[in-house]
Amino acid sequence: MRQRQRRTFARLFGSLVLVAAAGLTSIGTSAAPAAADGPRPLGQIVPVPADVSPGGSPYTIGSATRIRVTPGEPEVQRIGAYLAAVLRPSTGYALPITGATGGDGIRLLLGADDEGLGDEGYRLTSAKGSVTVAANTPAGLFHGVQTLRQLLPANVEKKTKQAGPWKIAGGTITDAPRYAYRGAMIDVSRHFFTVAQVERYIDQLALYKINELHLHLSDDQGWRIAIDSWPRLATYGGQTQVGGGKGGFYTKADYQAILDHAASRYMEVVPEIDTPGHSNAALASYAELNCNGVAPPLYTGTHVGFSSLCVPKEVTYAFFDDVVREVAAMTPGRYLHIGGDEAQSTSKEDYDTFMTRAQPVVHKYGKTVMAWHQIVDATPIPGTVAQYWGTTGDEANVAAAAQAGTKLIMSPANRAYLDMKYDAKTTLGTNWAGYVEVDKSYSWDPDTFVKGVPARAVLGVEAPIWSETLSTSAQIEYMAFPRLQGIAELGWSPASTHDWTAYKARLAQQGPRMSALGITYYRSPLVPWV
Ligand code: IFG
Repeated sequence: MRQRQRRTFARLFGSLVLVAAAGLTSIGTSAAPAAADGPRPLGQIVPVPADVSPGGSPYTIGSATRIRVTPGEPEVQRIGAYLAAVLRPSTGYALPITGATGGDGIRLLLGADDEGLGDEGYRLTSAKGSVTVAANTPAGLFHGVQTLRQLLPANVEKKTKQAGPWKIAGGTITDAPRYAYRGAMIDVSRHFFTVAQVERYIDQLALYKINELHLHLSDDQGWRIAIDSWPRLATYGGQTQVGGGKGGFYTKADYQAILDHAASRYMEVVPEIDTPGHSNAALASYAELNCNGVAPPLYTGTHVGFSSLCVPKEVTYAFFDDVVREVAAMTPGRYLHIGGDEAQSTSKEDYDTFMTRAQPVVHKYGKTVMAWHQIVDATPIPGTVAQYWGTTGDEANVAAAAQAGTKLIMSPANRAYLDMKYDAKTTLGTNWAGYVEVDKSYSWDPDTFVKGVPARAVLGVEAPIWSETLSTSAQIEYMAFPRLQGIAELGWSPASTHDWTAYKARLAQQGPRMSALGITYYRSPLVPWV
């Protein structure tokens, strides 16, 4: 009882102070006192929604609020529990989840039966008595829940009870993504990141409706996924990392844990086994894989382009077949990425030969090939997706392949590479593609970045983060945020909404949210942080 009295007094006193302050302000200026607890404007979120119609009274979450989920739908129940886990600690409300239908409360409804929303879209309607998220699929509901979170004050993300009120501005948001593929890549080879660290990154990506997680699982410095038929790949090839520290690898159970967590955030995992270059970890693990039969030492530096699988040797294809078979068998997603970048120690003929033999193996095990865009210099088989990581947009070979049907994922290194330094003062990261401040990372169009690429060829965007210089979650976050939000918006929001001036104001609102979530982000001087 005393606790409650204290809280009441504090709130009363607090509001007295507010009124007084407002009073002073109004004496000094004509500005009306700011509505201290007014809800955030409906569309002021990231990614900005496709269609926002403000109007009517806000919905206020209160002690009697229930979370109502479509009856008999376990996935909707799980999304309700996910939302409750966000709201309960900060609001202090019980927020029971009920399958009972009803017109009030927070309603998550499957079966919007509106094809305009597609597979990932949602409609959020907020009014005095309820806030409703409706979608055709659970993924759509999940994305609508991310929007709902952002419509509440940033303190809703805290794990301890915060003062309300918890209002969601009145009106309707009808939203669906521009691109189906909205990805982020994490390089777990140069530096190894644990399952928990990858899950943390997944949770952060989910806030911004990212739906693809590309895991760069092998490179010169480390092989990070257990392969039963070639056990030394992980046990020997995964033992170290850049700088010579202890590396690590995912057992199949670890990989399954990452897959499960990603799936619970409606994210598809794209595993990458980089070939034929970037393969020192494999070559060091098995002497027979080397053309000269001699295994090179493990590599802990940061040079690239010095390694190559031995294309003429048949054992190379037995190795590749076994690895692809095991990785494909574990991976529910559609794609298997086979790298193909910086094969500077593989002759053009050998590169062609390897890619011609490798792609059908991926298909044989039921996956679609993804590869860095150099694959267009070999012969991409129908369905192969090329990931563009150039900087000029002048690659005629990429344009020609796109015109011939190859689909693209856009990751221009001087826009989407999150390991690029922000400016000369950034200690982490690299700058081979130049400095990339937050505005540069946002100001481009995936449809037109590469000249001559037809818009229909672009599946979406992906923001890779390479870990040569990054070894902790805080370092990943400092480089990833706030540029990740811009790539996420490019992937989700209509092209017509892209405008740096409007965006930076919305991005600024993400500052307190990232702080509340414990995300170590770069406070770019270009953003008017609140
Ligand atoms: N290029 C290499 C990466 C990494 C990167 C760092 C690709 C496809 C530079 N290949 O990007 O392995 O070293 O920015």
